[in-house]
Amino acid sequence: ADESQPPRQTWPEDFARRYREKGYWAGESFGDMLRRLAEAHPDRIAVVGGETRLSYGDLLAQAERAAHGFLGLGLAPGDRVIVQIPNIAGFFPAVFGLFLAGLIPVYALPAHRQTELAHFARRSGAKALVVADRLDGFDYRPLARMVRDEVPELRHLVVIGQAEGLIPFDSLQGSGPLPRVDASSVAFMQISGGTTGLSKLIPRTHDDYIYSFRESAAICGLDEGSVYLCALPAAHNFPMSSPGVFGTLAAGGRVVMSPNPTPATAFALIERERVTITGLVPPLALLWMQAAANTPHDLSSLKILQVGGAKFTPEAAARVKPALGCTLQQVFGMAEGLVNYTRPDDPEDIIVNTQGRPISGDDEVLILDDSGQPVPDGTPGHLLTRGPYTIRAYHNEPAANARSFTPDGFYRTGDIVKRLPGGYLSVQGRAGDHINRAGEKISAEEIEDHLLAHPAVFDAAVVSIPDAFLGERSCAFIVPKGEKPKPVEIKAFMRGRGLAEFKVPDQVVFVTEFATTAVGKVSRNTLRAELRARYLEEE
Ligand code: J2J
Repeated sequence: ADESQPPRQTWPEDFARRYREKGYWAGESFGDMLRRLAEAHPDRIAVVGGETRLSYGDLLAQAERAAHGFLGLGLAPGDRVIVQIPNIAGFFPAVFGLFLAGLIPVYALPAHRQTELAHFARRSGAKALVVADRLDGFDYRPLARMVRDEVPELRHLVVIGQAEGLIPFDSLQGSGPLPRVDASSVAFMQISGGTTGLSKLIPRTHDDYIYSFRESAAICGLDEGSVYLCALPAAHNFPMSSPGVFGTLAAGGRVVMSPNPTPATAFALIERERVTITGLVPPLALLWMQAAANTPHDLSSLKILQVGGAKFTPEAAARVKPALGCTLQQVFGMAEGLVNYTRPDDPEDIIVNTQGRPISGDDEVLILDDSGQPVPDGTPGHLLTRGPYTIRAYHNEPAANARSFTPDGFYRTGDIVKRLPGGYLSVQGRAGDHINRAGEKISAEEIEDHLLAHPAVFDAAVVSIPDAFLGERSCAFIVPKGEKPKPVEIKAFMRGRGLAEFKVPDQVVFVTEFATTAVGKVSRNTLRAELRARYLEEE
């Protein structure tokens, strides 16, 4: 793999032609889209974050300045730039600045730490990192410096806010023509949920991504009067594009950035900004429903609550309308592409009991049994998909690509679903071994590798355990080497490994041996399944 090469995403020519002919791929880049919106309604407010209110015109002006500034640092179109920015207004001038310069954002979450950022930097060949100075008492500037010490190719560290010796975002400027950006080129990279091993990078083109959020906005009925509350971290694919912040801007609406998703913060913003739509993961939806019962805030502007990222139970789904007075929309999507929605005018039964149907008439969905044969409707099977906004490959991952994609380009989602009448899907579970912790996907393998680095750990297996609130929590089974350490010590060790807090195992259980390891080469999947079953039996 050559990390110096810009990422590519290639659909076969006949598919690309069809997607263009049907008008899905419109040939417009992110930068062109913003120029068009700013020309159409320069004074309308596009983004609200804290005390900052940016009109479409302000946003374009700031993004153009930033684009010149980024190029002025010596970055060239096609270069990757890691972006780790929380839910602040400054997210938009930064990423649109990169788009206008033909630079490629690699979206990290605010929760990511040194080990993860260094991995993204190496894998993407990134030359710069953009952070905001602090969030909730955490200082991102020392983190940025540590990552650069580890990966010196990540030369330029840009800070929104107080730069303290790094490059102030506000100092970026310049003028003159900006490069022409081809809409069929890769616009940015998302981080995969990391079903096996380390997170992979997902290259998305301007054409395919803009299609997905433009169509999502239409499905959700967004227009110029729509106000989207970004409560989940904006870097996640769900709040970014389903229809999320970009879909809202494409519709000429207003994005309100919530610094966190707690009812206390979000409800006040819903009232103040007359928010019409927002998206949450299931645990937050439960929290909101509970809090709505005695809130002083007026939530009556809210028309749609989207819930996705993990399975929302029908029992909880049925309570959304009574509790919040709005329509539920279930969203089953993935950063690799395919997104399914229940439609706002679907019957209650569909909204409560399904995870929706695909965005596009050209989303191809296969549901296969273990031997690769299609199953009849209503029977659970492996979901595979390809279409006008589903990637054909990860960035620089030949081995993972061979596993995750069929030779004819279908993406193996790892999800077990069944198809219901009308093409609606019901998620039944998954084949892979990751933990879906409140919507954050955690690779068992990645966590096991870190645990094995502890001197007192002989062997480790990480499994998902059903959790009433989180949906799933992570449990690390550990065979100790000699004296067994305390669980808190294991957790502290994991924190010291430079990982996002959500990857620290929720629970640590010591066992004397892994029964199956004695038998010889038993797959990790089988071992994890056995440990999980044994644990649940003993509950
Ligand atoms: C069950 N499992 C779900 C759901 C995702 C919109 C919404 C979500 C994501 C997302 C996204 C689920 N019920 N409603 O990118 O644009 C699980 C599946 C899926 C994986 C993808 C979007 N919604 N899932 O969650 O890339 O297992 O994207 O394959 O983070 O989340 O995770 P991710």
